[in-house]
Amino acid sequence: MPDALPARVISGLEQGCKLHKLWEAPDRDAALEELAPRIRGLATGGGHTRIDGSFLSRLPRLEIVSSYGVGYDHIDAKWAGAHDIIVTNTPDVLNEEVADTALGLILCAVRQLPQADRHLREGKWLQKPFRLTATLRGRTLGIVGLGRIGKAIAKRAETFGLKIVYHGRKPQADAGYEYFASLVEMARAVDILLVITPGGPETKHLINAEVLEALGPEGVLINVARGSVVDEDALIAALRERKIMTAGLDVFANEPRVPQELIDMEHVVLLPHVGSASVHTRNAMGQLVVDNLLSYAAGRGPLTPVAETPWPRKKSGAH
Ligand code: NAP
Ligand code: 8YV
Repeated sequence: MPDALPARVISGLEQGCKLHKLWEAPDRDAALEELAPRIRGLATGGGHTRIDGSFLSRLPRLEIVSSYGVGYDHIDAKWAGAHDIIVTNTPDVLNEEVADTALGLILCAVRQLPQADRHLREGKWLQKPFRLTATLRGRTLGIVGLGRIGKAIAKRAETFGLKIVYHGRKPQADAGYEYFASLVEMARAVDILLVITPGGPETKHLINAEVLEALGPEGVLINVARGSVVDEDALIAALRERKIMTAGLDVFANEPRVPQELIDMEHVVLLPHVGSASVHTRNAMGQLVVDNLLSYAAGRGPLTPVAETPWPRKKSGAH
């Protein structure tokens, strides 16, 4: 385990494996080198270690990487697949939690609920009522990435009376919502643009100055995906120049560091990457990290392998 994971993951793995806690080693590099010939599995996620080719190539007997979280952009899964190393993530068990958070962010950003809370706490209600806000009535929500979580968000948003449209790399025959092949055209057509794609190089800066310009001065950007999907400089400029109305952000380009310009903006809502962060859901994610490793170790295969490392294996690689 390169970085500390929740206690239940540690205790779960200690039941079935010999667990090495790399973050406790006084010299990580030396410890990794000494352990490398014996390491067959990695438990990762939530830390700062990038599981790229140069890290993975130091572990010649590695067979499986079990990652905490559904997004695995900190892992080079293509490299792993090419070297017969399985990567697993924690899909589905967090869909409802992240969708709840996304709806919370929409409500907070549009109805300015955190700002209203501050108004009360600062004693300003005694002087005047809180200002009137924008509304969700008659609005259209554009979802960028109608996957597992995107669909759970859409289901909730429908009950709020929002019209739903979506963008992805391809239309989904059974989605039941209008599809936009062009992200810019969708941004122009919606009031709220919500991003819930994977991170990584393929989606880097998908939300750029042109998309924000198209979203327009009444537009709201919600990002619960990864900070890398939004060009943060372009977003800060669009917010500063009121090219969009507001943003609700759970993720940032350089977490946990958040640009001071965003922190100083009264009209945006910022969360410290808490999309899945309830005790219930983090326990379910942690259990799946353990179950993937223990199932594989018992010869029953991984439970939730990612697309780049299908199971059973398709072909033998170089590893
Ligand atoms: P998923 O089921 O794989 O859905 C991802 C969606 O993104 C798919 O609909 C896919 O549609 C679309 N997509 C992929 N690449 C795209 C591209 N280049 N351009 C446009 N659309 C693209 O994944 P999920 O389980 O819903 O999770 C989505 C992501 O949410 C995770 O990878 C993670 O980064 C993020 N997340 C954040 C939190 C948080 O705490 N804030 C929590 C959980 C997850 P097409 O294949 O049709 O393009
Ligand atoms: C977690 C997430 O906060 O699942 C994901 O992709 O972003 C979140 O659920 C994170 O992965 C755990 O560190």
